Amino acid sequence: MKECCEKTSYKLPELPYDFNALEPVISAEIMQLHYEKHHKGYVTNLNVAIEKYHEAESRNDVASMVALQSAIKFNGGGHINHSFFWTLLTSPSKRSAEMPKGELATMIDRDFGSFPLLKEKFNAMTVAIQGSGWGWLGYHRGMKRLELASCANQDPLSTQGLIPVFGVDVWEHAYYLQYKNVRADYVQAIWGILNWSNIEERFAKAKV
Ligand code: MN3
Repeated sequence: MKECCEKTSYKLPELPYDFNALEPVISAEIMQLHYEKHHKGYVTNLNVAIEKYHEAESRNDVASMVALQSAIKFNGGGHINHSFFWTLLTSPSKRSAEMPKGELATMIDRDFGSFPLLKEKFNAMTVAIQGSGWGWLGYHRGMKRLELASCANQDPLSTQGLIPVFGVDVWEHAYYLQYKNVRADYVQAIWGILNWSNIEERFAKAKV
């Protein structure tokens, strides 16, 4: 039987900018709550679930291991998604570009017709997500193409066989304090703070 247990500890990554950096698109109040309460909660609960999982594993208790999987999926997904999300965004005054360039731009044109058409399809899909979830642009390695996908709750995009290029959190905690019920305005505005140099890097790695 395995020795139990190396203490698991996933950590809240450092936010790459100040809470007010994304204003006026996302308020400092939303950022602080989103990062310090929501993301931190996923990290704490992921560590608890993983620890219980290791304990169950050390007892060969497969039933408990299976029962823990939804907590791992939810909190692990929340941790992955938010860690990714923070780096996709940047201060509107520090943006290097307003739209993608290079190979990502070429592939967007090929797979969606144009950047404005991608934006239109992405927004329509993401605004229409029922309840809480995420809208994503992902890369399909097998098909070598970009695809749009929406995920419920905190399911990471890997559950749909895609590698994330960028995504938008449309849980109400991400926008309600500022945009109230008008999710469409939030999704539209967030294009103004996308960090294209980071997204192009993600895309380059996804393709390898
Ligand atoms: Mn969130």
